[in-house]
Formats: sequence, structure tokens, C-alpha cells
Amino acid sequence: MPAPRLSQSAEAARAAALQAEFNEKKWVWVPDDKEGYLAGWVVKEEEDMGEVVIASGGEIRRLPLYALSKMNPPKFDRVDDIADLTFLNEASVVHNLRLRYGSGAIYTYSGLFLVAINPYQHLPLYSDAIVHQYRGKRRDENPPHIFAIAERAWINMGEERENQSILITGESGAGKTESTKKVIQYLAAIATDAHPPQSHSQSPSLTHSNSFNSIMPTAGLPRTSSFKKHGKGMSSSGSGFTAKDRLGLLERQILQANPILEAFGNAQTQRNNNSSRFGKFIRISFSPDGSIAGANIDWYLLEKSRVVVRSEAERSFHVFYQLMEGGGSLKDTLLLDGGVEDYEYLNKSRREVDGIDDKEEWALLKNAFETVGFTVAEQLDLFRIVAAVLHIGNITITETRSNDAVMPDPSQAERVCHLLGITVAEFTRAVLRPRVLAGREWVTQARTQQQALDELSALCKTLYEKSFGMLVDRINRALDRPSSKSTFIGVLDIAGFEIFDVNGYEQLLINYTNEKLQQFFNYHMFTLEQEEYAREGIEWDYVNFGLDLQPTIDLIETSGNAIGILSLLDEECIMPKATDLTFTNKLHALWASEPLPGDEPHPGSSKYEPARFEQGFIVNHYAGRVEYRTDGWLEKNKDPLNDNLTRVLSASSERYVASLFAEYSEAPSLVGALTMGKKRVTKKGAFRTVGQRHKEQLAGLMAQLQATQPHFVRCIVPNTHKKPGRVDVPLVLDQLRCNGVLEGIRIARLGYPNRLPFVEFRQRYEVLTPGVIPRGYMDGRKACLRMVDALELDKANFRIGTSKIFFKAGVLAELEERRDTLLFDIFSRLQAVARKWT
Ligand code: AOV
Ligand code: MG
Repeated sequence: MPAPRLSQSAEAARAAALQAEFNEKKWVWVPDDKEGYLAGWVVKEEEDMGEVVIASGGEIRRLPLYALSKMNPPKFDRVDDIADLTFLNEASVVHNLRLRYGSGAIYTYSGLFLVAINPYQHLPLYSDAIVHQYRGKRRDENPPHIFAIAERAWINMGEERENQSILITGESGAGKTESTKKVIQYLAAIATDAHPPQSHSQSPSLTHSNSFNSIMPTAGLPRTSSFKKHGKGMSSSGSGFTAKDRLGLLERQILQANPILEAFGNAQTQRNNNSSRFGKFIRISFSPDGSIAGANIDWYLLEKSRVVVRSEAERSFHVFYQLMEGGGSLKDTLLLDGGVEDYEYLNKSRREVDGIDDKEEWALLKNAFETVGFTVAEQLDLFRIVAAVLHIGNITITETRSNDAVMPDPSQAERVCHLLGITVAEFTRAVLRPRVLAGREWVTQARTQQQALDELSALCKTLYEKSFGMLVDRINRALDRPSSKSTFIGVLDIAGFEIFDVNGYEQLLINYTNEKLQQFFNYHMFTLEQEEYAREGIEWDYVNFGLDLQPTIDLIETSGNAIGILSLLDEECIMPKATDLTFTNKLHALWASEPLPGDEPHPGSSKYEPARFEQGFIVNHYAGRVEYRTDGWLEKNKDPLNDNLTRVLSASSERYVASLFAEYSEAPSLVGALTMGKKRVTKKGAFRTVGQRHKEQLAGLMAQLQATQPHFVRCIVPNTHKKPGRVDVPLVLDQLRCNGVLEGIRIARLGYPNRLPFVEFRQRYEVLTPGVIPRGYMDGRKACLRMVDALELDKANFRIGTSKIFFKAGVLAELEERRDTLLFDIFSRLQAVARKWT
């Protein structure tokens, strides 16, 4: 085949020329405040200072050498897997991501992670044809994709009969929820295809072998074979089946659960027009034949305060506006005779969102309810709560001269009570003049206007959250088909690490969760690497990186001897006269003090510092130092409703409302629950603090994850304008740091991040060691040994296993350079010969 040879060698020549040009200079990445990093080359080195010419513009800068990062040779541009870069530094990582993103490649691997950068535009990446393209293929047979992750999980589940999990994290707006939907779309499609999970070894090896490095220098780098396939690969399978039309009822129900969850749990925020205000873990179970057997949803930390307040530029949960715009006669039933502008809980902030048609969304919601199987009565109950919240928001409370709260116009309370199935008298008494325990006696206590208003907003938050919980339970009843033989793929869609200017209790809980998830990742990566090194029999002292994070986790969650932040907060919540300040001071006393002579310091104390301001503290998370403000923590941690109100509600004549508060009917107060010690009845959520409940939920989640084979997806938001095409490098770097991608690279670098099977090593680099390996057969390992000897590689920089050779970062770049110089030489000579002949 003379033609391809020619073009191959032309390409080879071009690459070699590029490389030769690159080799002439000492290329580096120079840190830059605006751009993140600029390309440049070093012209002078004096002691630890360097002089660098900036490539764009020619400006000369003097910098300490440690600030410069080595640039990867040009052929590493756009590698599919960041881990294959020979110089693994932050600048090179972002450079690669930016290059790829610029050409529409939003997905990139980074070792165990799939990094996904939000495209902010519809890309033709998710059609049935693409689903088909990823079916039954290994990761390196296709460009990086979320489908490849779903495929891997599916295959592993089938082959190993082991549960799988896909952990998706990232900032708000980064694309977690969209990624989750893509995973579910893929799983529903392939399960419907009714292929029982098949072994990869049966898939044709053709695509693999012909895409891998042959003699062409540009054909691909070790372990990254597919970047050349971009563009043409996507149109490959033309079978034209439309999976969506063929989905069974259960698959459709699973897909339709999402619009319901989003209506009640998502809202427009400044960062995302469809921001999930809760975390979720969706498990899809499969029968042994590969068909979907059911699904189940767990949810975490709903931002219930949003029903009452939010910033002016944001909206409440979508469902409020959908009901208002699309509700029609249902609104009459719910006594909603006004529009968005008439309700206090809606008219103080944004009402409409570009690109969202609430009426249309309402139709979709109703449709979804029907598909999942909610009866009209069940739907009414959910909307009853939504309407009740709006009516409660319109209740006016004033004050008498002696500061007693009064409700001047009972008509508003009448609407509320009608919807909630309680009597106006009991309701107003519980809000305005509840009976409280004073010493050993029950007395009636008049509330102030503020107290009564607080009680009402607390009621709205609780109502909404409990109803959300019921909604999820109801969806689960529709989808859950417990079966002992099934295995599951779980998808976790949960907010990533948050560092804001002001960080509150919510941030602590989110960051605590992420600290645990990162520990899980580190431990997993450590285990896998350890296993690989052990399998290959190479000597290696591996440190368990999961342990790095333990002190921070201890600081937050420890209870018992040392008291962690969460348990101290719980204790303060039952102390009479405790305030956010007394809580903060106790924290300082416990964690910021020097240990007494002879005492071991708490493991977490190195991670704790008092804040710059009085009411707060600093935690050193793996992702960075985060300053927390403790204002309002006691209130946020407690169950805010008084037992008068909960008891009234638990006796409601509306069964749905009564069921929301069932656990309160005879419940002891928070104080009672916390002080009962070991005999504590921790049956349901009612009398646990927010912290306790989250800790337990998280422990449950971690236990589940630990029993799965995990897959990791990290979503990145490229800019703060919700616009395609722009990459704000410092913003991306921050995220890579927070989401553990850089941490993963750090760990990888401590070992031998680049690895090649013997055959590939020999194929690619034998040109550098002519005559070293005799003709005919030679054992791969032996050949390898001879080659490294001839190449005079430093022993510290590589390890030879039983089937692979492992390299420290940077070694491959050197080999590539040597190889290119040689090939360029040969090629130039060939050209000279060719010229003579023509
Ligand atoms: P999030 O889940 O990570 O934020 P979303 O998944 O809601 O973020 O993504 C935000 C928006 O980005 C979506 O509404 C889409 O417009 C766009 N987007 C994300 N991924 C893609 C994609 N693959 N293709 C096209 N558009 C995309 V939050 O829930 O706020 O933490 O709380
Ligand atoms: Mg989301």
C-alpha cells in the first residue's frame, strides 16, 4: 500500500519537524495572574533564578526556577489521558484540557477520573449512534466519554457480579446533573437492547490493534490511541435504531422520575438556571440477564430555606412557578387566586428565567407524574403543601403594645388550615401562644412578632422538606423492585467542595462529605496501584494516602473522647443559654489549645485554626483552607419547630399532612432525645439534629460505596458566564485542586505513573537500540532489560514488572525526543535520496 505509507511518512516528517523545533528551546510554562500560564522558553539560568522569553510577544521575565513548569513535547498535545503526559504539572494539565475543549473534546481522562468540562451548548455527542459506538468497547477504543464510564460500570457489573458506583462531583453549574442523566440514558438504552452483559474479550480486537502505535511517530502515544479518531469516529455506526422509542415502562418511569425531582428540588440560581438544591444517589438495579430490575433514590441536604428566602437574583424551587403558570383549575382548589406577584415568598426575588417556560414545564411535570404512576390525589397532596407554603407566607403578624404577637386577619390562616386539615384555633395558639415547659410546669408563653414569624418560616421549611422526602419515597415505591439476584449501578450527583467568601454550616456539611469522598478515592487509587505493583512484582513502599485526610475528618465527625465539631454543636444545642459564640469559644478551647504536657494532641488539631473574626474558625481541608462563620449554627442544627405545632399537624385530618408529622405525635423533645444517652430512640428523623442526620446518612452512603467498584467523574465549569468556548484558567485550576484531580496526579507521581506493556515498549523504542535484541524470538521481559541497559536509563526512573515497564514522570519525554531526532534524521536522509532520484 504505497499511498498511505507516503502520507504517513509526510505526517511523520511534520511531527518530527515540530519536535525538532521544540527541542531547540527549553520550553516552560510561566505562571501568569491573568492567563494562568504562558508559554515561554528559558534563556538564562543563574543559581535559582531564570530568565524567560514569553512566546507571545517576546517579553522577558525573571522568575525563580521553581515557579516554572516543564512543557510536554508537542506530540503530547490533546492526549486523551492526562496521566499519559510525561511532565505532570498543573500548567500542562490545564493546557491539555483547554486545547481539547477548544476542539469540542469536553471529556478527558485523568487516570481514574473522567474530567468533563461543561460545553454550555448542545453537542452531537449523545445520539443513539454514539451509544452504539460505545457498546462493548474498552476505554481506549473510543474518545473519552461519559458513556465509556457507564459502559465500564455495566461490563464490570456483568463480569464480576459486583455492584458499581459512579461518583460525579463538581461545582454548581459544572454539569453533574446533566452527566447523571447521560449515564441513565445510556444504561436505559443498552438494557433495553437486552444484551446480557458480555465479556470484553469477545469484542473484536480489530479496532484496537489498528489504532495503536504502528510505525508512525504520530500514531498515538502509549496507552492513548484514540485522539486521531476524533471526528470520524462519531458517525461510525449507522444502524439507525432509536432506543428511546423502544424503552419499556420501567425504563421510562426511571427517566421520568427526574423531571419530578427537578421540579421540586431544583431552582434557578446565579450559577445555574437549573441548579439541584439537594444531593442524590440513584441506584439502578439489573437482573442477571441485563435488563433493568428497578431503581432507588436516596437524597441529601435539601436547601429548604429557599422556599422562604433567597438572593434577589434567584428563584424558589421550579414547582412554585410551574403551578402558578400552569395550574389552571387546580389553583382554585388550592385557594390560589393570585399570581406570582401576590405571594410574599415569591415576589421578593426573580420571577422568570430566560429559556424556561414554566407552563411548558408544568405540562412535562404532569406527564411525568402520570408515567411514574402518581394518582391525581397523590399529586394534589404534593401541591397542597406547595400552596400551603405560599399561604403561610402571606400571613400577617403584628404585635401588641406589650410585644405579644397577634394575627390581625385570620382569613389567611383559614386558607392554610383548610389545606393542612387543622383547626384555626389550634394553629394560631401553637404559633402565637404555645405551651412550654417551665421547670416542671406547662405554661402558656406569648410569642413576640419575630418569634411567631420565625416559627412560620420554620414551618414552611419543614413542610416542604418532609413533603420532598415523601415524594422521593413515593417514586421509590414505583421503581423499587427488590430482588436478591440483582446488582446495581449507583450514580452519585452531589455538590462538590465549596469555598465561598462566607462559608456557613451548609458548606461545612458539604465539604465534610467531599473530604470523605476524596478519602474514598485516595484509598481506592492506593489499593489499585498497590495491586498493580504487587501483580507486577515490583518493589515499592506505598503510603496509604487515604490516611492523609483522616485528621480533618476526625476534627469534624469525632465523638467520644475527643469531641468533633458536629458533636460539640449538638451538645451546645441542648445547653441552656448557649449561643453561636459560646459554641465557637468552646471549639477554640478544644481544638486550638496546646495539649497538656504528656498528652497526645488530637489528630485533627493540626487542621484547626480560629478565624480572623470572632465568630468562626478555619479548617484545613485537602482542597484548601476554609474559613467558616458560625452565625446561626445552633438554630440551623436544631429542629426548629415547637412541639405544639408539630403535635397539631400530626393530628391533621388530611392523611398526607398527618403522615408527614407522624413521628412527632408522641416524640420527646430534642433535649430529651439528646440526653437519653445510650437508650436513645433513633428511629426516624424527627428529633435528630441536622448534623447527626447527615453524619448517619453519609455513613450509610459510604458503606454502600465501599461495597461497590467505583468510577469517578469530575465536572468542571469553564467560566462564570454560562457561555461556550471560554476557559478561565485560574477558575479551572481551582476546581482541579478542589475536586481531587490534582491530588490524584500528585499521588500518581509518587509512584510510576507511565506504564507500557513490554511489546509496546519494544515496538516503539527498539529503533533506539539497534542490534541489542537478536533476530527471532526473545522473551519480552528479557528484551526490555536489554533495551533499558542499552538506553542507559537511570535505575531510579523505571521498574520492570512481569508484563509491563513502569516509568517515573518525564522519562517518556526523553525517549520520545531521542526517537524523534533519530527518525527525523532518517527521514531527511531518505528525502535527500528521493530528490536525487527525481
Ligand atoms: P450541576 O448539576 O453541576 O450544577 P447541571 O448539570 O445542571 O450542573 O448543568 C448546568 C447547565 O450546563 C445545564 O443546564 C446545561 O445547560 C449545561 N450543560 C451541562 N452539561 C452539559 C452537556 N454535557 N451538554 C450540554 N450542556 C450541558 V448544581 O446542581 O447547580 O451543583 O447545584
Ligand atoms: Mg445539579
